[in-house]
Amino acid sequence: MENKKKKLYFITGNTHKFNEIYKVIESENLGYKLEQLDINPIEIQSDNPKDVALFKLKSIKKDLNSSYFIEDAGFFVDYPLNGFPGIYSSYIFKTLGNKGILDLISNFDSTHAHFSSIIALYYEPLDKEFLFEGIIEGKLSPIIKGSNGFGYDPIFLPNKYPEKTFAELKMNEKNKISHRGIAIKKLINFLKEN
Ligand code: ITT
Repeated sequence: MENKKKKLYFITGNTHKFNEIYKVIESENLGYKLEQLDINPIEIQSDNPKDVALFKLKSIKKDLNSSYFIEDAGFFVDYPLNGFPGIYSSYIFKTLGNKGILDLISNFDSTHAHFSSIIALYYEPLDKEFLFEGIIEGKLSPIIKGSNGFGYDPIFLPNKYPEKTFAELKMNEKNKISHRGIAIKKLINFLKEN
């Protein structure tokens, strides 16, 4: 039965993101088998994340004969950093890192942060692109804690579990509430209905 499933490609170089999405898709009874494709789509810099995601998706040649998607995520410290690192999340993580972000903060009680996720899907049966979004709000943790997850997970306290960073949650707990979990559930509902 398994090999009768259609392929659905997730184009990403980030295996953590792939594993999170794989876990959710495999727990659903979908007629798709998710595969990671690590090819480099073209990234543009823009303040409009939907434009960035659609451009990235359209830069991929449609010779896969299957549906495929990309996911663009970002971490935003809304207060007091006015949304930084936002569209620079990947670069800032590699340069400043979590400690560098925390060093910029003096009062942690008043912080406000969020993660956002946009999935851009090319849906082969309709030959069309679709977007699915998710957001999770929370605060910055004054200390780096937890060893699960990746990226900014050890410094993000989701409002739902204000004592625990994302990196202290199990993958399925993070998936239930995360930006990526919300966006992927919208994609799954779309695939069930179309
Ligand atoms: P792609 O190949 O899919 O583009 P990427 O690592 O560049 O992978 P993004 O642009 O989606 O991924 O995300 C930018 C950075 O934001 C990412 O490298 C992480 O440092 C951080 N990030 C994204 N999602 C995160 C999450 O769920 N938890 C913690 N950090 C995250």
